[in-house]
Amino acid sequence: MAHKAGYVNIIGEPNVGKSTLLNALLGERLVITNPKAQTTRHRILGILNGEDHQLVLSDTPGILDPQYRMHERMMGAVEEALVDADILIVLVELGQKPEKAENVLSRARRFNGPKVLLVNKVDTGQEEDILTALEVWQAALPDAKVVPLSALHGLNVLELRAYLVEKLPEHPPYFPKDELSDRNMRFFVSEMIREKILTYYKQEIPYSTQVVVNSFEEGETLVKIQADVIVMRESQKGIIIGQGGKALRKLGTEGAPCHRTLRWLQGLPRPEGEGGCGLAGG
Ligand SMILES: Nc1nc2c(ncn2[C@@H]2O[C@H](COP(=O)(O)OP(=O)(O)OP(=O)(O)O)[C@@H](O)[C@H]2O)c(=O)[nH]1
Ligand SMILES: [Mg+2]
Repeated sequence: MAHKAGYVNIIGEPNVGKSTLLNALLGERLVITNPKAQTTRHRILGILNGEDHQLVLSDTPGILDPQYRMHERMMGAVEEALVDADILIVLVELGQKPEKAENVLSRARRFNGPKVLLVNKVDTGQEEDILTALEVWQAALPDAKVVPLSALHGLNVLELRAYLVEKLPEHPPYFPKDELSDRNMRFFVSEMIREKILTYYKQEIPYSTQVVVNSFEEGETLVKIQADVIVMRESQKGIIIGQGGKALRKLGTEGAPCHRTLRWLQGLPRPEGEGGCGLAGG
C-alpha cells in the first residue's frame, strides 16, 4: 500500500485546548498546556508515525489581535500553519460563540482543503448544550466536519486520529520515521520551565518572561538543568526570586513530568511514574 503523509494544523482562540489536543493525539505530553491563556508562543510540530503513514501535527499560538511584537510573531506562526496544512483542525470550546470567533472563522474559510471543526471540553456541559453547539458551529462553517471532543478526557480522540489518517494524501514521509518533533531538547526544556512559571507566578509575570537553557545533564532519575530566566523589568526579577530565594527554589525543584518526555524524545526507556526536573543554581 502507498505511504500517506501530511500536515494537520490546529488553530483556535487562546486556551481552547489546542496543545492538549496535540498531546492527546500523540499520546504523549510533548507540548506545554496551562489554564492561563497564551501559553503557546511558537508553532510546534508533533510527528505521529505509523507503518504506512505520518501525521505531522502542528500546535499553534491562540489567535488574537496583536498588541505586542511577540503577538505579531505568534500570529505569523498561525499564518504559516494555514499555508502548509493538508487538513485543518479548527478548535473551539463549548460555550464559545461563532459571532465572537471571526478571527478563527475567517482564517478557516480561506482554507480550501478538508477541515474539521472540533467542539472541545464537552465534558463541561450537558447534552442539550452540546447538540446546540454542534448545530451553530456547523452553520458557521458549513464545509467542515463538526465533531464533539474532550481532548482532556480522550473523548473522540482515537476516532479523530483514524479519520485524519484516512484523509491524508498519498505522500512519502516528510521527516525520518523515528523523528517526533521539529524542535530540539533545549527548546522543550525551556518550555517545561516556562510552564512552571505560568503555574507558579501571577499576573503579568509569565507573559514578561523568557527562558534560555544553558545546559542540562541527565541522570537515571533526575535531569539537572542550568537556565536563565529573563524578565523585562528589575522589579520582576525580585518576584521571580522571591523572599530569600524561596520562589526560585520552588521553581527549580518542584517536580514536573519532564524527565519522561525528554527520554521519550530521545527514544530512551522511561522509568515508571513521573520523574522530576532539577534546576541547578540561580
Ligand atoms: N474540562 C476540559 N478542559 C480542557 C480540555 N482540553 C483542554 N482543557 C484545559 O484547558 C486549558 C487550556 O488548555 P491548552 O491546551 O493549554 O490550550 P491552548 O489552546 O493550547 O492554549 P494557548 O496555547 O494559550 O492558546 C488547560 O487547563 C487544559 O487542561 C477538555 O477537553 N476538557
Ligand atoms: Mg497551547
